[in-house]
Parts: sequence; structure tokens; C-alpha cells
Amino acid sequence: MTRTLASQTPEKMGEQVLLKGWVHVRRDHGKIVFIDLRDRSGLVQIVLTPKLAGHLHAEDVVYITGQVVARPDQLVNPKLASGTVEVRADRVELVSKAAKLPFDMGGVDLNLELPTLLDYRSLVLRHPKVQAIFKVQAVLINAFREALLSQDFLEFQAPVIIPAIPEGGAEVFKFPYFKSQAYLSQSPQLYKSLLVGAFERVFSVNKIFRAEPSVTTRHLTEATSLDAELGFIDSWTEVQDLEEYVVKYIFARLSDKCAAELALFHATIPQVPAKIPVIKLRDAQEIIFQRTGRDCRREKDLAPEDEREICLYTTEKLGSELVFISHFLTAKKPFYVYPDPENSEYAYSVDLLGRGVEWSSGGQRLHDYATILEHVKTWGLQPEDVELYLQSFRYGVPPLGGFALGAERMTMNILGLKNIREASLFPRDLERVDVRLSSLKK
Ligand code: AMO
Repeated sequence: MTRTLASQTPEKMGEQVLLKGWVHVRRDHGKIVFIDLRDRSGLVQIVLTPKLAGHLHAEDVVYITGQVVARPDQLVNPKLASGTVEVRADRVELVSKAAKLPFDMGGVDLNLELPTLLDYRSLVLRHPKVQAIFKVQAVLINAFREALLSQDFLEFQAPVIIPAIPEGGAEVFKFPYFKSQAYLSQSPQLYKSLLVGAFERVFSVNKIFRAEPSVTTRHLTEATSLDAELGFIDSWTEVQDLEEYVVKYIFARLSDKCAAELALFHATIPQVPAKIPVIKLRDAQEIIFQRTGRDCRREKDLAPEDEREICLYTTEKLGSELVFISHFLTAKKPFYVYPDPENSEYAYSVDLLGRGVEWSSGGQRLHDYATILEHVKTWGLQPEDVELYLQSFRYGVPPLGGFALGAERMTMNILGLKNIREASLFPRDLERVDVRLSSLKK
């Protein structure tokens, strides 16, 4: 008999079916036992005799044969795709026995502290609500791809082993590389830009590595970056327009495909007007000062509380939970940023903030070889460290720009998760690489 999935059972009313899955929950009611069987499509209720149910318990892997029957009206579960039916089992095969669970997995919520969620990651990832996070993330990443493919972008695979630090700063993992040394990529930045010299429009979905020295709720040491870069732009605002298109495309796909997952988190797609507002850094800081009295007007960046405040402002006053913040300080940005010709202290750089958190950075990049070389030196880099990049621009690259969205940041923010670690299948941080580093034998 071919396998039937839990969600397909209503189509097979009255038929004999073979189901394969995990015991999600077992409920004993005297002469009758109910099992919620879980497979990749969801849950279905199985009715068994105590003899057939034997010692089955949560997470046992079973093959069950039985007849699909209608549930009595008062027992229909509208929250389940299979909620109109149940399966009366006549044969149960135990395929893989599970050990006793360390906690109850049967509730709608797991209600576990974060360390437990991470210590038991492979088990926790079986819970429907945890799975919903990664279904949303998969749809989000796929929508990013679809949006850019529809605009004639080429997907590329970014290298992870790199010879230099494009973004500057100390947050980098350095490791011995044969007789030399190399770094784990902080960003595919230089590669996506130099590839504009070859393909005009490129994007990549890749891991980035940041040696974040502190534990925060929004930083991982290994994150997923959604990078895009395009050439022949007439203005830096084209980058922002492209990003707006991509983000709205992602929202549309999430609305279409993830209604049930969003509902589990009582989450909604962020509200945005026809045009997402753009506010210059200094103007944003002035608004924050006016609203809160907190004087951040000379700061080089927005602190987390400033990001929250400016998003509150745009939500209340402009009906937008997203806002672009532009014109960060040139000197505080990497060497490739394009200074605003009207005031070169500030750059054509633009971050996207959503519901109080930074979702992305981007902007226009320098394309003139001589200016790039000058910036490389001013920024204290060695030209030979970025030789491949310089080579591309030596041979002609059009005006260009791009952006990078953080997949875990967006997932966390859209679903209202408290910690970015919940939005990473296998989060890495200062204290953990799968297991707590403190638990490893030296
Ligand atoms: P930036 O450093 O701002 O920009 O990174 C882009 C986006 O990636 C996400 N992100 C992170 N997410 C989780 N943990 C981290 N440690 C982490 N670091 C970054 C954020 C962030 O907005 N080269 C530029 C992009 C560009 O200009 O195209 C860059 O890397 O969502």
C-alpha cells in the first residue's frame, strides 16, 4: 500500500490507508487510546485499542494501517487540515523506538527556556510551532530568490574562505591556512561588487561569520545573509527601490504561503505604505531627541533603543513599521562606500529598519578605480589584500550598489521572537557551537 500523508486523509474517507510518522501525543481513555500522528504534512488523529497501542509513547516512529472515518460533528477540529476525520487503526508497526522525552512536546507551545530549546535542538525542531519558524524562513529566502530572478539577477555562490577583511573591524574569525592565514567571510561584499563587472546583476544566499564578542539577542556568529548587487544605477535611490520591491515581494509570499504559521505566533506582516519612508541619520537622531530628550545627535550610528524609537515614530506618524535610514558617516563605513558629493562627510548608505531592528545595510559603492585605491589606503587596508576587487575596477565597472538582508533578523522580527537564536536552526554564539562550549572537555 502506498503511503498517505496526514493532510491527505480527508480525501480518502472510508478507505484503508497506510500512515507513517511519529507519535506526537498519546491520550489514554480506558478502552480506547488516541494518538496524534505527526508527519511532514501535519497531524492526524488515530483511534486504537489499548492492545494495539501497547507501550507506544511520544516520538516513537510507527507505520499505521487503518480506515479513515468521519469524526462526529462535535469532535471536528477546525485547526487541523485533517480535523474532519480520524483513522481507526487495525495494524501498528513500531519502526523506531524513542527514549523517554526530557519534557512534554505535546502542547501547542513548548514553554521552555532558551538554553533548553538549544540543548535539545534536534528534538525541539520536531515541534510544530518551532517548525513553523523555519517554514517561514524558507519561504522568505525563496521569495528573495524569486524576486531577484524575476529582475534578471544571477545567483552566485560566495566564497567562505577569504584573504582579507572587507568590512573592517575586529569581528572576524582568523585561522591558519596551510603556511599562511585566512578569514571566514564577514560578507560576500567584495565578490558581489566585483561580479557586477562580469554579470551586471547578482545575488547570493550565504553564510556570514562575525566574531561577535558579546552575547546579544540579535547577533549570531554565523548568520544567513541575503545579498544583492546591481550595476548601471543612475542614483543610490535605485538600490533602495530594488530593496523595497524585494521586501514587499517577500511580504506578499509570506501572506500567501504562511498564514497558518504566522497565526501560531499571532504575527502579522509589517504594515508599510506605498513608499517606505527614508530618513537621514541626522534627521532621525533629531526626531529621537525631540521625542525622548535622549541626545544621540552626534552619534555615528543608531543604538538599539534609537532603532526602536524611530520605528515607533514612523509607525505612529507615517503608518510604516519599516523605515530606511540613509546617510551614515562615510568614515565609519567600509572603504567602498560612495560619499555624498554634496557633503562627503555622509555616504550614500542606507539601512532598513523593521519594527525596531536593523534588517539590512546597503548603498551605492565607489566605481572609479583611482578613488577606490585612495579609499583603500585611507582606510588602512593593503591594496594586495583586495587585489581581486581592485583588478575588476581597474578594467571598468559601472556605477553600482546593493544591499544585504539578514534572514534570521527578519524571521525573528516578523514572528516577534525574543531572541535571534530561535530563528536559527543551529545557532552559534560566543558560548555555543551546537553544545555549550563550557561543557566540552578541554
Ligand atoms: P551588515 O554588516 O550591516 O552589512 O550586514 C547586513 C545584515 O546582515 C545581518 N547581520 C547579522 N545577523 C545576525 N547576526 C549577526 N552577527 C549579523 N551581522 C549582520 C543584519 C544586517 O543588517 N556588506 C554589507 C551589506 C551591503 O552593503 O550590501 C554588510 O555586510 O540583518
